[in-house]
Amino acid sequence: MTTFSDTVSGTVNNGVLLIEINHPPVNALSTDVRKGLLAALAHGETAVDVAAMVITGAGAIFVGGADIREFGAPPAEPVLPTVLAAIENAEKPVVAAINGAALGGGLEVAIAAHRRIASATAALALPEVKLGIVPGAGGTQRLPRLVGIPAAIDMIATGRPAPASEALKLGIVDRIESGDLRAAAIAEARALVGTDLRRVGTSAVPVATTEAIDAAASKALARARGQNAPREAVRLVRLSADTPLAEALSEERRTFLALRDSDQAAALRHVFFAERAAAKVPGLENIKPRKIETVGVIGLGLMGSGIATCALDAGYTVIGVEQTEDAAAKGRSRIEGLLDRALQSGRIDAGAKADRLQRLTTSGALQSLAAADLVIEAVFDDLVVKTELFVKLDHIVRPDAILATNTSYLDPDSIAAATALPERVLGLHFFSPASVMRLLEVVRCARTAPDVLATGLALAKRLRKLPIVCGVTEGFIGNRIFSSYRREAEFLLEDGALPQQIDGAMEAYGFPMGPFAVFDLAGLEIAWARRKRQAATRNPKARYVDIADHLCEAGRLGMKAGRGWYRYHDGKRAVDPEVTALIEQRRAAKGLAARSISDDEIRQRLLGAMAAEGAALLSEGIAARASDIDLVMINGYGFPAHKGGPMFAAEQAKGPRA
Ligand code: 3H9
Repeated sequence: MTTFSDTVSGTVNNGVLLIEINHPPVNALSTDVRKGLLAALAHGETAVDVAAMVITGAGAIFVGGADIREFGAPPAEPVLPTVLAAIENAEKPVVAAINGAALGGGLEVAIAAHRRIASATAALALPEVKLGIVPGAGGTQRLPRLVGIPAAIDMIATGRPAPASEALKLGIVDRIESGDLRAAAIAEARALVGTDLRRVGTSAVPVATTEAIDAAASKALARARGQNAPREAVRLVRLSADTPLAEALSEERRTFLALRDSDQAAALRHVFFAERAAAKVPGLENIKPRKIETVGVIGLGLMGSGIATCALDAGYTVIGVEQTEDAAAKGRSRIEGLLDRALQSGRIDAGAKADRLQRLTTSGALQSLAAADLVIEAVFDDLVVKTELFVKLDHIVRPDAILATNTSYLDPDSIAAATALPERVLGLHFFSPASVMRLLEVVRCARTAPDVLATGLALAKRLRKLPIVCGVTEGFIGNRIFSSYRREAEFLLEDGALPQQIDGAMEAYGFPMGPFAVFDLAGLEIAWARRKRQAATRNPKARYVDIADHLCEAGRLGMKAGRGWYRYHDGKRAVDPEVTALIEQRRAAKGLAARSISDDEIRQRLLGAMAAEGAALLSEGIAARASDIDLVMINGYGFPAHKGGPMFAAEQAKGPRA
């Protein structure tokens, strides 16, 4: 074995130098890996016992991309384009043996090689836009030469992965090997010796019509709202049609470096590392989760059926329970409806649907939950109802089974306290629609046992959710911050702004919808009921805006009612002069003079309110890290990921530290 650097080594096998990148956990292309690859290629080109080369990764991943941790510093030599030029221009054949994920710079390594063989489990992507950047080592020029411009735009501007089978169809890989990948790649490399090598960079770009290219671009950019990288990715891929390779590569590199240093990229890197940090919960390092195979779901309404569907997707056996057999049957058809939708969109096939339905039983009797390892209740948010339910469950499930409540606002500690074994109770706060939304607040109650919390996290991971651990407080992390956001938005109304101006300012910032459009979408009645409940205990000296109460009294309960903060026609919102008049009338009733409020002030105040509530949650120990709060707001409330979340944005606004 020859060592080329700390992370790259090679062995000669039948005249083929097998170059292995071994840089756990994901074989990222650190400076040491790049140095090692370059040295290995130089050795392979000159060594007399080497006729061809194979590049592969150790472990389950080929190469996870550039080393994101190095992005904060100027690029160190040798830069990746230099390494890739050495691969592509090698005199001797170079084959990429793609043993697992080939992402970003990893895929760029593979497509610089002369031939690619992938294992059936490989996934290929150029996910750079998700980090606010574009491929920086030829991806935008080589991929279109392999798959054509429309398909390259689709992959690069969205960052979506292509599984090995699709990569084969598209022409990114030449072969899939289900047996011994390394042996197959060595044989391929030998077979290429003395043949004309395919150098992707110098091959022609397949012709595509302008219509096909424009259609791919508008589809890919439809959801890119305010993000620079996807737009730049499209521009660069288009260049491949008629720009000489060297010129296009230097434009790609210039764009990559500029985006790498941008605020959006810094924010998206923060989000990337925040997600990894959130999974690490202090105190749970050596705690083993309990084994969960059967999940019970009580309440099969919109939320419960979504949760049940997620659990079926994740391979669990599911017992769905409703109050009556009739309601249980309705719940079952709701779940079937969700599975049908997945079938129609091609996410699952008929076999997968049948398999899921086989793992589902529904019943009108709580007693059916006796076999459950974990029960999630998703019934009406009422403390008495939920507490009674938990007390009954105590006598039905095994003593080691876990009980989870999906409450949004109630106190799970008081539910737990009513049970015989409060250590086995936790909160699992799903977001609607539960089969779509990634966020899951995992609520650690006062007495939740560590292995119960660990089980909640393991369940979330298997459900492919993003779990964020939080303590008990009204509304947990997300809804508590959202309440502050709502309060400040209503203060702005009294001070002189109108809903459409406030929504416009926040949508320009990157939210898919401003706050008032969101209130209308969610319906105004739940918040109204809460305000009425709280009326008796509210501090009479605290500022209280009653405009929403007047809207509700007038039957303007939001989008479903066709009227709320806006008027709705065919699902489209329109400004309603009646609402403007009401706001003016309520200001006058309080003797408030409206003043002109700038969009900047709106953004500052609303973002400031979120960050201030976030700071309170941190100081109370409800949230463990500021970055957890950012993830909640990004994944549950539409906060633009490319701004990094309210806590990150507040830090950025303070400017660089002295
Ligand atoms: C790029 O390539 C630009 C190019 O065009 C080059 C231009 C010159 N770097 O996710 P996990 C860490 S941009 C550094 O939990 P999994 C991660 O932080 C890059 N570190 O594992 C974590 O560390 P820790 C394009 C990285 O098995 C640990 O690895 N590439 C990198 O669930 C495990 O990560 C991407 O965007 C990295 N590139 O998933 C791919 N990747 O244990 C990003 C991971 O300390 N990565 N780490 O918390 C992924 O999508 C997933 O990590 C992957 C593995 C699928 C690879």
